[in-house]
Amino acid sequence: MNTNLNTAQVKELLEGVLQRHFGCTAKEASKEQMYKAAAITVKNMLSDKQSEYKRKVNKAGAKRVYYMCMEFLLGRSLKTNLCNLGLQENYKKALKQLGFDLEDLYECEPDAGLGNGGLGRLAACFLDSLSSLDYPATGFSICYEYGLFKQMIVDGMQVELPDVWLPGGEVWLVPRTDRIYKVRMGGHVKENWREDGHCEILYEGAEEIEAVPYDMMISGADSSAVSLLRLWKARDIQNFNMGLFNQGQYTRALENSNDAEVISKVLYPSDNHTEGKLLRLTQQYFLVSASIQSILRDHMAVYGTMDNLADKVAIHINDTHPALCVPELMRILVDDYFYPWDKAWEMVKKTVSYTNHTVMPEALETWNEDLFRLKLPRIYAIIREINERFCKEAWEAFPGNWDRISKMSIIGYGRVRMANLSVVGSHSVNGVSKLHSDILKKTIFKDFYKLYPDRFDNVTNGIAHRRWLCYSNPELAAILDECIGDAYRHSPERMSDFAKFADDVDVQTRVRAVKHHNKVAFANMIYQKTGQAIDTHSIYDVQIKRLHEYKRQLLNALNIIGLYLDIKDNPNLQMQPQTFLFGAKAAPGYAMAKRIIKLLCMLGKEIDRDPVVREKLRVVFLENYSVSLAEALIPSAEISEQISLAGKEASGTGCMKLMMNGALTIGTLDGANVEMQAAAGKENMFIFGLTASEVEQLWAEGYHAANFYTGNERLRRIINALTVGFAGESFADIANYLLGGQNGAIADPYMCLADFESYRLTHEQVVEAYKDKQRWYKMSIYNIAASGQFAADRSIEEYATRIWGLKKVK
Ligand code: 26Q
Repeated sequence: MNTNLNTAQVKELLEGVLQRHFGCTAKEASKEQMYKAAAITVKNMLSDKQSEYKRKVNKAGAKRVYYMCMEFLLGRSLKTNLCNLGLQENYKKALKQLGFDLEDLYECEPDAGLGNGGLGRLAACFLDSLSSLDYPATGFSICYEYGLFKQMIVDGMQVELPDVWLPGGEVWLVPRTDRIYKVRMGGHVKENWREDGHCEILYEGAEEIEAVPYDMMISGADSSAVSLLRLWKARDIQNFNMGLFNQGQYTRALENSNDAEVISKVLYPSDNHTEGKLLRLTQQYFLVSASIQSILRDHMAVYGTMDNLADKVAIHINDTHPALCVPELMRILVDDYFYPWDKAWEMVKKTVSYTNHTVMPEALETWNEDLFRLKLPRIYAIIREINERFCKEAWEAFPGNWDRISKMSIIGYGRVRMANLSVVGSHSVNGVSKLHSDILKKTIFKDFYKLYPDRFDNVTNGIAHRRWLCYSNPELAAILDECIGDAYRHSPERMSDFAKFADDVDVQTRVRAVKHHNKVAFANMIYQKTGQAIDTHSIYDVQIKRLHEYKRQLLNALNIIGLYLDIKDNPNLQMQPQTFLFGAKAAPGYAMAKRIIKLLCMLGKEIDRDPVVREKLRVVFLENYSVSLAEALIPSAEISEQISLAGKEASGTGCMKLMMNGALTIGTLDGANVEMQAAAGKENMFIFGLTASEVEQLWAEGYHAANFYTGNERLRRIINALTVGFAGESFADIANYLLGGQNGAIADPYMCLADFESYRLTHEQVVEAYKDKQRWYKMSIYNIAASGQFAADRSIEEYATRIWGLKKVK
């Protein structure tokens, strides 16, 4: 497949698609039509390329990885694909000749927001690297009709609106109606022992749902590989009333068909928190069952046997959400292919691997056993069998140790524990940063680590550095190209060469100029969208991530309130102007998170009204934080806030994107920050606060938040100011949350008060360092140079060699 198109050829392609799809010429086409035409031409190229690559992989008999994830937070595709294919310039020229600006067309594309945050974006970055590194890979997820809600802020309150992405997003999807599978749920299971000795499993009264695949092609940067992302849409066959339909009553027939189709309607909007909702379990099994059927069908088509499954297939479960892969694979191998249990079990374990993304108890998935049995009777029976055999094994290892075995059991206290199922059913379990992987072995998986020490591994997360640096910050990438050559685009570890330029005043000046240029561009964008004017000479201090107590946006707010009170005390205070930028969505049912959004907005509002304060201090809450907004904001950021309570953030990936774009980090020793500090050097990061082990110790001793209130006058004034409130609204509830006293809840559960003073002093150091631009940009260059280690290419090489056993196919 030739993707080396010249401008004339691109023009011809575009005109052809416009004519065939919209019956119009370029002159008559709207921007939206031209965007779609461009997307369709790219999709067609990638489809051809994907077919060619698949033939190569089959011919080589190469092993494939299947990445199972309930979320893929892709964002936009047109720009990435054009850049990856090296076609951006020719498309730009061709479109110009046709009267269009490519940058405008980029803006026509809606984000594919099929994810909540870190976990979903990681899956998207990983597919990008898998393609770029020529590994054969398929991602599986759900084709949600509505992705993560759109956030509107009305009077400081978050309002959720449906995310209608498909008109506009559908151009990237290829429906594969020739590859539909049926998924069964509910009903009763009967065993029928046949004369040939096989046990036949009969399903009575089960509901059958069709899973229809919609495929997306994921390009790599000048590579042969194109990964496939297969998204399943639910289609109801049973409830569709053909009788009514035949009588001409279409609408009534349709109304009843919606039953099972709700499965792929909407993404659950919670992050690091589980809700034991039946629909969520249904979504998980729907994804798993359709995907496993698809994997096994394709495997049989190439090899004609299942015997070599574990040599040719790696199935990765991204967190426990697709953990039903384990019993589903067992079900098909045992029930449909009649493998003996033990043999099937060895195959499943060799095939499946698992990444954990959290240690927080409220995020560990468990399901009510009765609900589980009713919905998935056969899968339940298989899990019972897995568990019985596992407990026997554990008993042999730890004889008489009831307590330990009951903790490790997959079923206990009426719940099915998905993390335990995932550990027992896979050959590899990894955390997402060194600290997190260590914590896993010491806490939630301590007993499993004793039993299976070789199963545990660490793969620190990484980001798609081409998307997050080369494509979204081309000016900075151009400096790197000039200083160290462009090899880092394919070998991100080469970014370390940039450290040689840390003392080069000319390079410092250029990095600074690019940063300023990006700050102006971002300010202009926000002004056009919202009418808010940001002072481009203020420091851009950025905290962008889901809103969660453990991420401590509240700690940031407390410090800002302190600065606000300083200026109120002394209106003539000479200080470096600072703009605190926030982007965050709160889970719709998460009351405290929504209150913190309101606090940030009202604080911003009160400051805005005050002409003296607003010259020095601004708080800007950016509505509807998304992948696209991140791409615009990150290149302009100067300070990156990574301030979670130590031990809580498994890795963090926003920290890596900001570092790579030259922002300096103020952060705790949590998640990937620990490794970032080791890579960039202690002197190039602003670390503060309790360490993970100090947090543990303080809990053990007894944490008394109120002592910090009484012992620190500044903190006392800040918390009192919360009670008085901002822009007419009191935040006494938040003051209470910090100090306790509300129906026995633990005061300040994420220790904002314990870390406050250290955070404040570190902020003072940051502002001091900013005065010396030479020092600042030297630090910035060291950070950029050290960030190559946090590219997803590095993570994927580790997964591919240590966990999946993949070989490149070129
Ligand atoms: C589970 C059950 C029911 C409904 C929703 C969920 C659910 C959904 C999403 C639970 C968790 C998530 C997402 C978790 C997540 O994004 N974790 C983040 O993963 C990143 C990638 O590894 C890490 O960098 C972050 O530290 C981690 O918080």
